[in-house]
Amino acid sequence: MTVSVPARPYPYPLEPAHVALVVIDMQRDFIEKGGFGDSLGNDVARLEAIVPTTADLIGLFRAKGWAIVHTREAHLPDLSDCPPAKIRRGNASLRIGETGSMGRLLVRGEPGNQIVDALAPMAGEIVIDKPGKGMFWATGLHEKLQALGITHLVFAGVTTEVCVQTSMREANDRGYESLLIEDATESYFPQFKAATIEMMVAQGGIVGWVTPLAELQKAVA
Ligand code: TIU
Repeated sequence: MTVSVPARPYPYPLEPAHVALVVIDMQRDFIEKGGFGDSLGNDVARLEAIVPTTADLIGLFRAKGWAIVHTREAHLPDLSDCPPAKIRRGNASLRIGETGSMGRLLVRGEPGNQIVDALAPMAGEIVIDKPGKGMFWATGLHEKLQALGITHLVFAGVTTEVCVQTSMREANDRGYESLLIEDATESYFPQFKAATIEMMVAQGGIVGWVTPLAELQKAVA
């Protein structure tokens, strides 16, 4: 039975039997000092602030028994899945694959590549290592979701305008109905988070829907 969730630009039609939560890249690389986000010159403290809300959102999906996907932006140790252009880009103090205080940046298995403890995946939840910003590129995730009959995606994670937005746009083109939980996503740049939300809900929800966690909690209670 469809649940109507108050949202912008109009109520989101959540399908309990076909919904999955996607938590994008809540890994130490972006959220703690010494990681990739820090190496790019960002204030990482902004991102840590959404951990409690994101934990509550994950708790809601676990309580309902609904599917949960966790992603990590992660490369193979030999960086064979990382385009040289991605390594070259920018003026970072440390580059992808180089060693920082939490191990090699954005490399699978390194301490910095782990999801923060408070949001750690549980057995049975899907964990995706993605070499790109988007969650569908070179991951096989679409096929996994199709096998589970998932048509509706609820999004959280970081950063709003980079990996979350890219993933939500990729999902849109694959026919998913996407809802972003606005207090469970964050950017290093508050103006970019705000602009991303506005562009998603503009034009009748050209990318999808946006709502705070409290609205989702009330609607599915
Ligand atoms: N730099 C930045 O804002 N984000 C990323 O590099 N990756 C993700 O958003 N996960």
